[in-house]
Amino acid sequence: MKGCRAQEMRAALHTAFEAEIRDQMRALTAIVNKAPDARTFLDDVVAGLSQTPKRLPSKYFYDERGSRLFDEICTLEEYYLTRTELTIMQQFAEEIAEALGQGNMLVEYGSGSSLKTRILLDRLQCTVAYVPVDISGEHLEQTAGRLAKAYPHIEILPVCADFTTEFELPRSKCTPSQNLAYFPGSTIGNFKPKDARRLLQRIASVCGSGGGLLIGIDLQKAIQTIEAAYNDRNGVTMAFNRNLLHRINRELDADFRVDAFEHRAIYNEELGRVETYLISDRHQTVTVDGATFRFEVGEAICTEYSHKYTIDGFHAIAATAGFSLERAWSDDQELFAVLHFRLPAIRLNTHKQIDGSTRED
Ligand code: AVJ
Repeated sequence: MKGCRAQEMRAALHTAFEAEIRDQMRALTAIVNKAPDARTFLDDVVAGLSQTPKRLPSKYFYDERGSRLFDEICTLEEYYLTRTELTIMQQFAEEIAEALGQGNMLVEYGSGSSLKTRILLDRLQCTVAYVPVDISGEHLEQTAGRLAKAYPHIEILPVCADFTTEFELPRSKCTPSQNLAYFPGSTIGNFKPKDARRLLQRIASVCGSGGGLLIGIDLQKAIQTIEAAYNDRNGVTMAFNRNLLHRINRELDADFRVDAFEHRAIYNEELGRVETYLISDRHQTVTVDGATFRFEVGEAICTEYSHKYTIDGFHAIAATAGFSLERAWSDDQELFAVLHFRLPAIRLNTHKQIDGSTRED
């Protein structure tokens, strides 16, 4: 492939001229910064605490400490999700890379530490650019820097943004054959089905015609396994959950007594989701930037939903955004699944075919 050769040459040039690598490293600091500002954070917190029952958006978990605690969760014995997804990615790496095709612009939603991405970047042919999108600026910068060093032949274009809002896709130097959205980690599970549909529609519009989506989803399973994953014995998930209150105290001039809120995560089988709460252990009032909120004894703030799906159930949701399921990979115990979807390729100048259809194949 022509693009391939060009890229090989570019890779060679990169090694030959270290100055260019330095240029690229410098370019990395020019991260597109569209993370929610303090005002949006305050508005969201006040709106959430004004509701009955009270809510806080889970996307605010990921400040620097929150991102670190989440990385720690991923290593916990009880938290089967990360290692299972990693196993699937490793076991089927070649198959997955082949299914995804070459010349992709790889856009990762919620890139975090981009650990699983390396499996793809190591095997995908002629990847034009890698666009990690993450809400945590510090985390993103570190990750992007490391990846730029490890993959000098791939353009790394980090975007600091809340991917539930519109963000502009950076332009790569080379034109990709298609865009490929990578949405691992069961992050989609944080969204209620209606919001998941809306987000998948956004992703579809970013992917465009013929684009692909590789997504990790956590599967429905025994309730004990699920609840253990969100109530670990070392209390890391509790610290992760409570950290949201520390963050609100620090960034929004609030006075939550963090230790007066207990962590609880329960699996709602009917709705197929884990619901995570912070529960007030006393009658108390909290002020956030001058606004007062009352808590009864045992009153809960819902901080997160983590939806669990069946492959068919998730396929039905993705289909509403135009995606069709190409392949599904799972582990022996069917704890987790990695699904590959594709959008139909629409030709620009559509000729009427003999049978009157306007679609390719
Ligand atoms: C990052 C949303 C996939 O829901 O399992 C882990 C976050 N919360 N433990 C999940 C989380 C508590 C995680 N996701």
